[in-house]
Amino acid sequence: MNYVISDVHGCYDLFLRMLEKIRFSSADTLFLLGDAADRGPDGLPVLFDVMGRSNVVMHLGNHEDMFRRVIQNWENEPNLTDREAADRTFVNWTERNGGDVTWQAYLSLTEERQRQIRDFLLGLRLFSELTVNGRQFLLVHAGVGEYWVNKRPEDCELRDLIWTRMDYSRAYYTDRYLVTGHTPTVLIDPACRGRIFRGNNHIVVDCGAVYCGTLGCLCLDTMEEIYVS
Ligand SMILES: [Mn+2]
Repeated sequence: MNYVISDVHGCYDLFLRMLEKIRFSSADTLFLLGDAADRGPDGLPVLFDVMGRSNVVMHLGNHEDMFRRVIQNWENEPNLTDREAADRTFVNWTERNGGDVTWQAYLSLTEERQRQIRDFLLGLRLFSELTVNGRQFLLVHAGVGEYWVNKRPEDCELRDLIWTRMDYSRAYYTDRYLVTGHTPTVLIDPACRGRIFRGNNHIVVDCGAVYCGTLGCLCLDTMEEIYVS
């Protein structure tokens, strides 16, 4: 089976319980749509867990992007040419986006473990396109930016893919489902609190685990929704 989860945000316990509930095995594939760390306490355990599984396809979220930019700025610090820009990324991540807990945990790692995280973050994919049981899916962390029917993800800017807020009242695709995380579904429709949103060929799987304590998962083969709280 093919599963999609997003925005675990350091809720490692919920993540493990979900894998147990869906009986995740080596025959399955999990598409994880980013924002594995930050805000919640156990972001690095989620990342190390995922790095150790060959059948988890991890995508870049805006939080992984901030994390890797800060690591790279840190590495380049002696020769920083744009010190202010580097500091803005750090402040934005640690103070406004819940990255402080992840950064402190990262600093306590051995150099070898830091290098493993860094290399993993730099290798993350931006999106996946696949067909399962005759249904087509585009999987990406946040969306595809400005409204444009059947927009190709290759034509999007990075910020569109990982930061954008979509207009869920419009169908961006006529032939596929756009499956995203990034925006907790309660912000799309208060009636969707803790549940997956579906409408206009959008499927949003971010149930706000770190805010409301529920992690959602979509099975692409059956379209079934699975939840742990
Ligand atoms: Mn996000």
